[in-house]
Amino acid sequence: MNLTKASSLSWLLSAPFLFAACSSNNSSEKQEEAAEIKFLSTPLISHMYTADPSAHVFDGKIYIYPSHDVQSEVEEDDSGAHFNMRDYHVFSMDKINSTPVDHGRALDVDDVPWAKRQLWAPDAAHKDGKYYLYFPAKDYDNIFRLGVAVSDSPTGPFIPQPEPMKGSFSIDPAVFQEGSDYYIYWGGIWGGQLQKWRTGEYLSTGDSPYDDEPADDEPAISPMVAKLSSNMLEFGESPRPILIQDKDGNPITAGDHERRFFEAAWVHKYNDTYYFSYSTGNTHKIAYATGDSPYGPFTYQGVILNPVQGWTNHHSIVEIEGKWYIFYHDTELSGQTYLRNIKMTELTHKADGSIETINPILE
Ligand code: FUB
Repeated sequence: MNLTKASSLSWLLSAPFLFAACSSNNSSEKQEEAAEIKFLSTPLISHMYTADPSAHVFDGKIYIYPSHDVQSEVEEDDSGAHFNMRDYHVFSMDKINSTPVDHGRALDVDDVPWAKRQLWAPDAAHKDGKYYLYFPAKDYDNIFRLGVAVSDSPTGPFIPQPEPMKGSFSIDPAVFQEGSDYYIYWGGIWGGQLQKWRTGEYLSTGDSPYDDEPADDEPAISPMVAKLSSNMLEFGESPRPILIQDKDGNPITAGDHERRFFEAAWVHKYNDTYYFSYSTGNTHKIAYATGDSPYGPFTYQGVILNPVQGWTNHHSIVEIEGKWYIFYHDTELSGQTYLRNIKMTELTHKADGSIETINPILE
């Protein structure tokens, strides 16, 4: 743990259930704490650990593309190496309250020639009868890249492309479709390495995930966007950084940990407005910003989801039969920050376009 970061986050240490990595609690104490917590929603899946749920409706059916969390031998560290996931399962639901069906292993890291480890948060898209799974993984140089795998079925199995997407880097791809245009958003700082690409080249100045961040009063590191190529396998244009600004048009700064982008980009459109939502990482919120174009700029608006149990917060937002839902995760089943379980709840857009803040833990 980086002590500078730890001391700046001292409030978190008084809430040990939020930051298992820093807690001295043993596992049974964690479970007792979890038992006392009243959660807004129940886990959707309990036979395995799942996280980072990207939900979509394809041909009238709900599909969820989550990470598959596992216990591994890798020691916990600041870069998240212990989030050492090796495969993906796809889940489907006939209706919003039906039990998700597990369609089995859809992609395994051993089948991806360029990928060594850490299959982190994926997303999927559908075009012309084919389904595309977008995923981050570390390559053999320990650099996160984005990969694509293709299937004739929304549930896979997916056949990976032999190489990562050209020019790709960092984590957490998310695809937003508007008509025949598909936009891919991505990026994550610290363990997600986005800050290491701030000059356009990978900066290998040190091993710490906190190296290479801008100074606190400089603009925060931007998430990225690019339109996908017509075959869905590559960027169809040069990737662009996304500006997240405050209501006066000033960029959110790197030191503004309550509002700056950390990871988990997602875009949805509601009433002609584009909503860019994301995790604030070490302040554990899902925040959102709105704009008039899928490229931004996006103006910070507020918090969609308050901190969940567990360090990470990651979500997707989807319209299902005229209602909006947020899919997210916490650690209710395990009490361990890297063994998560996915959940969902309804999300409300208010008459003025703002989103009602959700408390995943009941008072
Ligand atoms: O699941 C691994 C990583 O944790 C994801 O890529 C991040 O968004 C965070 O949820």
